Amino acid sequence: TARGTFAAVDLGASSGRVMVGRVGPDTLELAEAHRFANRPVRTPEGLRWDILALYAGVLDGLRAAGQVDSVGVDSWAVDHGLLDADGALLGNPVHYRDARTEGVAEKVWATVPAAELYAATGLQYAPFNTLYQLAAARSTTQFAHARRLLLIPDLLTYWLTGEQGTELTNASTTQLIDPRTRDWSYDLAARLDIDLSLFPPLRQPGDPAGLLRSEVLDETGLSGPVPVTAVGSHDTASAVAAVPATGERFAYICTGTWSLAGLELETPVLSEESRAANFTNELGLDGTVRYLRNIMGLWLLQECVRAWGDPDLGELLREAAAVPALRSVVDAGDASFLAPGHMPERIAEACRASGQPVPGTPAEITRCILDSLALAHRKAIEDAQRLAGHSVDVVHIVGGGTRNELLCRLTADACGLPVVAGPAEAAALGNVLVQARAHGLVGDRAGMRDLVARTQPLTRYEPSGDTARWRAAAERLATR
Ligand code: LFR
Repeated sequence: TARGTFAAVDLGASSGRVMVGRVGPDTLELAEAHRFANRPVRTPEGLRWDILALYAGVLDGLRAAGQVDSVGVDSWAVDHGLLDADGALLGNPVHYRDARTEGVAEKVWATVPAAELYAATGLQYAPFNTLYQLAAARSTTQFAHARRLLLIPDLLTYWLTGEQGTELTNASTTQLIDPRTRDWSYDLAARLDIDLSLFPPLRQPGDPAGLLRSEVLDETGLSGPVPVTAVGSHDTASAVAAVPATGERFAYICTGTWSLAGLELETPVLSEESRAANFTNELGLDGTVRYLRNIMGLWLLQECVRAWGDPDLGELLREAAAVPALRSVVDAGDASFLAPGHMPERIAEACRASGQPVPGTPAEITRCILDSLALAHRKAIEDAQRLAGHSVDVVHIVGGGTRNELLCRLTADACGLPVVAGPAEAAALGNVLVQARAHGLVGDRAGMRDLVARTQPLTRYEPSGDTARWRAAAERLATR
């Protein structure tokens, strides 16, 4: 029977990894070849990604992976590198948490009002959408020299293969794509004077993206030809592809640095009500829409843990589980938590300012964060069902947060729905599965999900039945 071996390069905001996936009719095995830190660097210019360290990590990973049938690359969204006329990278890619986009959206809205932007692109407002980053960059010398813009996975793919393209799922996070046509929003770009020829042609998940260059083969010890296959190069697109749902009535939460909570739909929801609720319509595989809300996620905890000098996480979570529930909660969607630094103080301040008990110990602050995240999950899933007219009876949690049992349990309680947690490496699995499908080894989207459900360990959490308490807390938060 046919089998294949695929390397998934999956870059997250705090670490990157190269995973090797083996796929057969009844097998889906994933092994880590190499994991490396992704440490953003603050230079005098601002907060930057260390793209050379990431590329070096990718090469080390491919060497460790050994011979594979194909390679796919996914990463976080919106960010990009600019290339000059010779194809050379101009500067280090700017981090989406950089301050350059402060106050920029208002200027863009003076040309195209926020409501029109939403009607055209369906993208939720986030200060870092590529559109606003471009508006912030346009007066710089660097931008004047830019002839090409490559999103992060497309930039790494270009370095690996020498071929340029713009993968669609990630392109949908630029706020320059029309989710109905799944093509550029030409009219919007013209009104905002954005030159779409900066972007190389669109490619779809599953499309060929070139062969590893001979220098790359030399450096990694692989023997060619090794194709690179476009995947859902937005990590969230890959993660949703690997949600082990068995029917249609499911919600998902992709957890990691962010919590991305919502539904998979066939058509976008572009209503004014949806805009007001800050829901986004990103594009997924096979004509699907990822209708979701971005929630600040475990970033809140990661930043606290960093401030506390990296205490043992397991112990911290055990202590947090013993802290009384729902004493103080913050709005885990609030953009005021976006920037790095001083997170424990910022959370305490948000509690103080809203007249709630101020959490003091690391365990209390951790409990406040997890209760707040569970509430934000509840609200996103409730709002998504109402706005899209699509109800669910199970919540799938995938990604790194599945290792946080307390978060999974609280989310089940808050939503009043069973939670199925796993797989943790959903983005890498989705990346592998799209490559496997392009190589004829798995069937449609349902077949991919079924294979994940049959092969990966999953944990089920039943809600405690204490929903009244969570409803009351949600109402308190809404009316503050
Ligand atoms: C998750 C993610 C989110 C995106 C954020 C910023 O890793 O890709 O989907 O909104 O990072 O790019």
